[in-house]
Amino acid sequence: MITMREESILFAQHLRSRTKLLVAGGPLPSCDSTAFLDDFDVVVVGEGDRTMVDLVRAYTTGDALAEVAGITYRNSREGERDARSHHGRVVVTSSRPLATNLDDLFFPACELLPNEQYIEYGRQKFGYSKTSVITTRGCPFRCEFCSNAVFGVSYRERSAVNVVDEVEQVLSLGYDYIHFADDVFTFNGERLIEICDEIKRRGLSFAWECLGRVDSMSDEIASAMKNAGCRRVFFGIESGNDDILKLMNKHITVRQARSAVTSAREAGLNVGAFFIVCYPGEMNETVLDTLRFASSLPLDYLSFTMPYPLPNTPLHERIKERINKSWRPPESGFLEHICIFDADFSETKMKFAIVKGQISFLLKRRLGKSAYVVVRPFEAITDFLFQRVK
Ligand code: B12
Ligand code: SF4
Repeated sequence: MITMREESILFAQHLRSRTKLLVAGGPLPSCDSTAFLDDFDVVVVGEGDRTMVDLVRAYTTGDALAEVAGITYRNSREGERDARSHHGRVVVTSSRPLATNLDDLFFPACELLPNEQYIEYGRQKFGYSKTSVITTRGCPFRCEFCSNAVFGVSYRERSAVNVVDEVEQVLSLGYDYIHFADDVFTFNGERLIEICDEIKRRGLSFAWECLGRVDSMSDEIASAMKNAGCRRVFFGIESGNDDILKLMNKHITVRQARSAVTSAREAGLNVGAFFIVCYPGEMNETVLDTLRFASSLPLDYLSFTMPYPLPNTPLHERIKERINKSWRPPESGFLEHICIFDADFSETKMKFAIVKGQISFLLKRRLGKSAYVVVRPFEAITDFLFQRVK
């Protein structure tokens, strides 16, 4: 991920003297593979499952790397077998087609990880041990800010039986909480119910959470999820203003968002939501709509972020001339986040909006029905200040 760029490069530099073949992969290298060739020997573009196997095979047998689809490397003068030249010609091999049948992919070899340490860490920190499983790849939507560098404009599903087989494997390692890392776990309601039924049929007892879209949530889906052990669902709502949702190409409405959050809450699920504030094209009023809407929802968790033009996204294309800084991951809390483009709102104003939204949300949660006595004056004052801040 873009946030992990510096650490990955540092890590590669540490490993350099001990490793023959350093390979990078993932969302960011898939956007700009050549940018990683100073520190890595080969960059895998797109899905890595089969590419990595073919690459290791070619590397160990001495076959031509040029035959491995989906990689970028430098062709050294001694021949491409070395792949560790920092001066050679850049070779970009043919692109790797996306996996068509996800059930054919092998499960991740999680037993090779130091699971006891992860489990111990999770139990101490959160009271449960969590790991992730992904049951679909891609997303049929094209939100303006979202990067689809790895899975492209595709949506592919694993069968319910195959998903629950992997769940059982993960549970056998000692984990008790699963984060389904799909872009939109709830997209296909029929399949979601099949997965829930399969979990119950096998008598599996574990907690889980997922990401969902508000237009694919209903009372029926929410209660099926709850009955199959779901604890928490997160929605990317992004804005409390329908015009801004259109600008983001989000294909949802504020009304759908409220209805989805209500269904999930009524089924007994914890609900989280993500919002973006000060999106390019927003005005003071639309940002305030988002803050008001977010704090009016019965949420258990919410996050506000400033907009990030990720490489290769339509948002990046729209505002690329205004990008004036490179991404720097915050060392601690959000106050260290930086706005990387010349925005209509100052960074201070964005942070003000985020703090204001979080305080309103926390006050409403803590004080319940009596919150309005405090929240109304707080919002009136901070709305006024927000409009004045440059
Ligand atoms: C789960 C998730 C998170 C979780 C991470 C939890 C966890 N520990 O797993 C949380 C909520 C923390 C998170 C946070 C953020 N995330 Co996030 N997240 C995801 C999500 C939804 C799933 C990741 C996943 O498991 N994918 C499944 C695996 C199979 O896919 P994959 O990682 O891409 O791996 C495949 C290939 O890339 C390749 N590959 C990957 N690594 C490697 C390495 C090698 C050596 C090789 C050969 C191949 C290879 O092979 C894999 C199999 O084909 C993705 C979207 C997505 N669908 O991938 C976004 C995504 C990765 N996140 C993204 C972003 C932007 C963020 C945030 C910066 C958001 C923000 N504004 O704060 C933060 C950063 C947090 C941080 N500390 O760095 C972007 C990254 C874009 C980019 N260019 O960097 C994505 C793609 C979302 C998007 N569509 O825009 N995220
Ligand atoms: S933000 Fe969510 S719904 Fe939109 S394209 Fe990305 S994954 Fe799909």
